[in-house]
Amino acid sequence: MKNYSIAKSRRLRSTPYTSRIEKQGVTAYTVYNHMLLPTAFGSIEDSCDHLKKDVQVWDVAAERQVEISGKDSAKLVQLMTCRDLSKSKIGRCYYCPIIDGNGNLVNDPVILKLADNRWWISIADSDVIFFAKGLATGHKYDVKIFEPNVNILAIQGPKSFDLMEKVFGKEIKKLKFFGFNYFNFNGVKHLIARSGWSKQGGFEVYVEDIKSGLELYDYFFETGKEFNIKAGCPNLIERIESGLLSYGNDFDNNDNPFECGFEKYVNLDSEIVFLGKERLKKIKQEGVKRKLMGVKIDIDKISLTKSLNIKDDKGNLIGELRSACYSPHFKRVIGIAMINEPYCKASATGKLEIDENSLTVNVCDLPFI
Ligand code: THG
Repeated sequence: MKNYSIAKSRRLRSTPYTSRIEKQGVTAYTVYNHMLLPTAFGSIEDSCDHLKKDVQVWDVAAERQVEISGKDSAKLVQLMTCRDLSKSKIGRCYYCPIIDGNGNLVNDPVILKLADNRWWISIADSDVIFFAKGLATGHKYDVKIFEPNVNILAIQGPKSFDLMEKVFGKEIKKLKFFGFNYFNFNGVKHLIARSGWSKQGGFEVYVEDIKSGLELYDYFFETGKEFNIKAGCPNLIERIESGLLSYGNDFDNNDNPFECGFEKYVNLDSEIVFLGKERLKKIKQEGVKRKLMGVKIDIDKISLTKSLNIKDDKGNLIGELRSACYSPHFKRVIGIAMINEPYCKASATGKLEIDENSLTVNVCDLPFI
C-alpha cells in the first residue's frame, strides 16, 4: 500500500475531539468502528516512553458502545459471551470474548453492567450491534439495542492517578481496577472506569455530555502541565509489550478463544447459556492445534500491512506473524503470531523472509512484560 490518503465522507466518522487532536499534532489515524482512531502523534517510540513515565489523554471515541436494555437484556448479553456474567455486579466492567455459533471470536469488548437491565458493550472493531439485533430478533427478546453517542477519553500513564485526583477529587483514587462510578466535573456527572488499553494504569471517561467533555478535555491540559501531560493514543509498542490483543490484527472470526489465550474468560462448567458453548466444549476436549504466541526477531524495524508467513527449516508453514513493532526495551522487533503445533511453545524457532533476507524468529510466551 502506498501513502495515499483515505477519502473523507459521512461513513468515516470523526469524533468530538478530532479538531483538538489535529491542533495537538496527530500524524496518523486508523479506521475503527467506522470512526477515526488516532495511532500516532509523531514518533511512537517517544510516545511509548512518555506513556510509561507521565500521563496522556487519548481520543478513543472509536471504542463505541452498544447499549442493550430491557427485560431480556441480561439473557442476550450472556448469550453473546462465554464469560459467566451470572454473578456480575452493577458498577463493574468485564472483559468478555463474544463468540459465534461456531465457537469463533466476534469481538473482545469490555462489558459494563449499568443496571440489572442495562448494559454497555464497549466494542473492538467489528459490528457487534447487528449480531446483537439478529439474535434479539431470532429469539424474540424484549430488548432495546442502539449505539448511544458516548465518546470515551482515556487518561493513561502512571501520573494519571494524581491528575484525576486533581480534577475529580480524592474519591477517584479508591476506584478498583475495572470498577466504575460517577464523578462530577463542573456540575456534570461523568461515568469513569479504572481501565484503558495500556498496562501503565489509568482511567476511561465515558463522555455522554459532549459540551462538558470538551471542557474537561481542555481542563486536563491546563491542569496537567505539572504532570507533563500530552495527547496520545493506544500505542503499538506498549500494547504489544503488554500483550494486549487487537481484534482484526492478532485474532479475528477465524480463531477461537482457546487459540487466543482467553481460556480464563471461558466458563464451560456453569449453567449459563451462550452461543457456541457445545463447540467450545469439543474444542477444549480435543485441544487446539495452534496458539497466539510472542515472537522476537533480531532486526531493528518492521512495518506490517498483512500477516507474514513463518516457516520451519524445510520451508513448511508453521505460523503467521500478525502484529509487530520495534521495541526499544527489547532492542529488537517483537510481535504476536499464530503458531502451529508443535512450535507454539517458548524456545521454538522459525524463519521469516523479509526483503529477501531469511530471519530467525524466536517464539516466546505472552505478555512480553
Ligand atoms: N476500553 C474500552 N473499550 C474497549 C477497549 C478498552 N473496546 C475495544 C478494545 N479496548 C477491547 N479490547 C480490550 C482488550 C484488553 C482489555 C480491554 C479491552 C484489558 N485487559 C486487561 C488485561 O488483559 O490485563 C484486563 C482484563 C481482565 O479483566 O482480566 O484491559 O480498552 N472501554
